[in-house]
Amino acid sequence: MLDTLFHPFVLNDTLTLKNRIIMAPLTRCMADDDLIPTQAMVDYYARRADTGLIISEAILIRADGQGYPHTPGLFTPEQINGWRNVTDAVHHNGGKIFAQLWHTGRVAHPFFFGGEYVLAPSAIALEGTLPRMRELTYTTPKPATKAELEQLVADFSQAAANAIDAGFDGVEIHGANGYLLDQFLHFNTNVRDDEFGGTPENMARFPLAVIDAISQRIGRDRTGLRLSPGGYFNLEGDTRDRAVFDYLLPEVEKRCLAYLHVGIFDDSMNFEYLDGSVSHYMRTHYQGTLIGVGCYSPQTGSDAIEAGKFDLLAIGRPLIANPDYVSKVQANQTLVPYNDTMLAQLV
Ligand code: FNR
Ligand code: 8K6
Repeated sequence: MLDTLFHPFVLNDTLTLKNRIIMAPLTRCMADDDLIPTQAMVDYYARRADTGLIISEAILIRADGQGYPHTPGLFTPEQINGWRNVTDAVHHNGGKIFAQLWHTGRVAHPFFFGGEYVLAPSAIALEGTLPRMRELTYTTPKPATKAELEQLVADFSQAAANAIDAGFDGVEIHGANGYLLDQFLHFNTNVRDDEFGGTPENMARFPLAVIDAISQRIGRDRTGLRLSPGGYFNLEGDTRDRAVFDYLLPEVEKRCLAYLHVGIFDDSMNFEYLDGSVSHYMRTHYQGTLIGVGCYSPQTGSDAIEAGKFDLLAIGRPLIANPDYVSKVQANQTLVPYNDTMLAQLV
């Protein structure tokens, strides 16, 4: 029975979702040369407005956060106007959409923004070369100073205000998948000995400052958060990370955000230092609304919601392959299987 997925869900006094299927944030690298959303992106999102909530592909808060080609921004008036076309089209089709805000930290590359260096917690480079741009090697980042971190908090907050200006229903702070905020939360990427490193309280300080600045700016009812307690992408997990998230999750819960979202590609992955899957760990340490994700089918996702493992189901790759995912599932039609070649085009 998939009925559970199609019940409306009250997120808070401000937002009610028409069903429990969330479009996961999916980077598509299809913005124009000025990182402005195109008409093809407007149409792509509008086609998926029957999901309960669309979470946009990750959007840059500023130029030096860029780590992949043609990822969109929300820091120029033209970018804000471009996103307004997207949100208008989604709203016109009866949908809701949050902007996922990111800075990729050490995963950024000066090539994209004509800079000299990238900022991160510590001077530890990601090994290897950029995907699809194999001639570029990741650089050793410059550890951000306290003043640079304060500016980043201000820029995250401004990007959230820009998102509301562009008509988004809210924002999701990208604290997952090894990008800037997540780099502070793992010992593999944070070896600072100042107030931003060394202890769980210190390592959580910058991410919490971003969360507080944004939720105070646009409202906690419009602020969601994605976290990856399990290090699996762009950095490596460490048994000591457990204490950081044991501290952070209750701190986040106190802030009464719209939701918390699991950051993972496959939720069947187990992390020894978390005593199981990330969704299990997050549910145990966080009592608010939780979005699960990671290789779920309508059936396994619906079963997980009924078993209380999470409250809402985010779907990523199947929604790339099936713009009409919701109506197909509802009508019990066969879904087109996803494959990576589908990333070449916005359908
Ligand atoms: C992703 N994912 C991702 N996550 C995120 O927080 N921000 C992003 O911009 C992206 N971009 C992205 C691009 C592509 C092509 C893929 C495949 C994935 C991760 C995504 O949100 C989701 O967690 C995973 O895809 C797992 O869900 P599915 O695809 O198994 O339903
Ligand atoms: C998140 C931004 C990504 C940029 C676009 C490329 C996405 C490629 C999707 C496949 C990546 C798979 C990563 C799997 C994680 C490893 C699990 C052990």
